[in-house]
Amino acid sequence: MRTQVAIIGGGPSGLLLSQLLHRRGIDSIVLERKTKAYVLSRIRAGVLEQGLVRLMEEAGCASRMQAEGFTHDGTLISYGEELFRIDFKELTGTPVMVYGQTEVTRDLYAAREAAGGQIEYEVDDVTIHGAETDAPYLTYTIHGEARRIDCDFIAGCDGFHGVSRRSIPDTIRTEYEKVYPFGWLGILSETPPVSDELIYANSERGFALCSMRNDQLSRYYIQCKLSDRPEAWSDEAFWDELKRRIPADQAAQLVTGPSIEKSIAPLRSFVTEPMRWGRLFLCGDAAHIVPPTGAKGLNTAASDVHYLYHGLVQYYADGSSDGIDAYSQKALARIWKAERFSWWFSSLMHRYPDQTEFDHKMQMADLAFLQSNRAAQQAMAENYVGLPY
Ligand code: FAS
Ligand code: PHB
Repeated sequence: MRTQVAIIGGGPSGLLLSQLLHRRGIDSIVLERKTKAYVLSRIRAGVLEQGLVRLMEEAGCASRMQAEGFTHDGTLISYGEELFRIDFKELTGTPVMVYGQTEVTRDLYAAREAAGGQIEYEVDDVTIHGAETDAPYLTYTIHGEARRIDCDFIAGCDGFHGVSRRSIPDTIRTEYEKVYPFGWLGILSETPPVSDELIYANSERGFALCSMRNDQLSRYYIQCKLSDRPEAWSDEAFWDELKRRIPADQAAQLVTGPSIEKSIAPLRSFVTEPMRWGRLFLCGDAAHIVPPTGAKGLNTAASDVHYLYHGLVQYYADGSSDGIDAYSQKALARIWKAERFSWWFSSLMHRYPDQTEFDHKMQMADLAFLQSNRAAQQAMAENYVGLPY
């Protein structure tokens, strides 16, 4: 087989890139290790920046999002019994969109299928060949049958555990990592959200987040030990702990119910440089990871796709490689700002096992300053709604 852009990974990065390229007459093939059902079963991000909303519109995939998504003009932050609001709209003129990553991925799959896009599921042994030449190709197996795809470019959209990043020689790659000493235990429940907007809570017992997918589907998280296992937490234990981490007024109105999904995500900050090696380009979690506190994971994947898509369109339009040559440097400039915000917001909102009394006082002073200072709130809001592409 031959295609212009071979895409490894059928998550949001790979699918969005494939659909955008298709709309500009550039063909691609997506190779996905899992089944479509498995990909759609993963519960992940919930908050989209306007940059991603605009990309979904450009991809012709935004109608359901516009109909079913929720525009949020702000978020709530609590510490102890203190509760205050960051007004994104007033401070930045920009809202965020609350619409689950699962639905983004579902919409992208539907668009690729409607356009006759080629997606190969349950592939194994994907191997990158000749990335540093002008004739790269992929080999892989599907149900035991060996296949090969010759292409012009390879997009490594295969997430943190994928094959793409590891295909760049160690002598070329530099990795930066911070592993956090806690995880997030998340549940999904068919209950009305406790609040119209998200609540990020710093409590003496640890962090909690009250989020949602729609007005009858809530998403909650509590900071947990790395040694915790989802099966060790009954629904009742989860609800009791969540109520103890949010202000009493909100806890009193929390509607509980059976969890329909329960999982633990570890938290890490991670960046690999460069994000390009010859004709291989890394996108999204394949190149970088953030703690989900700032809701930047999916949204930095989107800006990567934006830069790569425009670089490839330029290359095929007039042969200029300026866009693809600038990709890694442009993408990393925005990624590092998102890494910093995600690290800062995580440091502000979580209780660290080794935190001293003084550290705790600094955290409380930081929160009190954010609560009382417009400039601090503006800086937080600008980062949360998404810095410019
Ligand atoms: P993905 O990991 O989503 O997709 C990569 C795809 O490549 C997968 O479908 C995988 O099966 C496939 N693949 C891997 N190796 C392959 C191979 N060798 N061959 C073929 N295919 C291969 N972000 C937030 O903003 N908020 C959150 O709350 C949040 N929660 C998260 C929870 C978890 C457990 C994880 C892991 C991430 C979370 N994220 C969150 C971040 C997440 O949303 C990512 O940023 C987003 O999935 C990035 O999308 P992709 O880059 O497409 O990577
Ligand atoms: C979610 O709804 O899953 C979500 C929202 C905001 C975050 C992280 C996760 O910062």
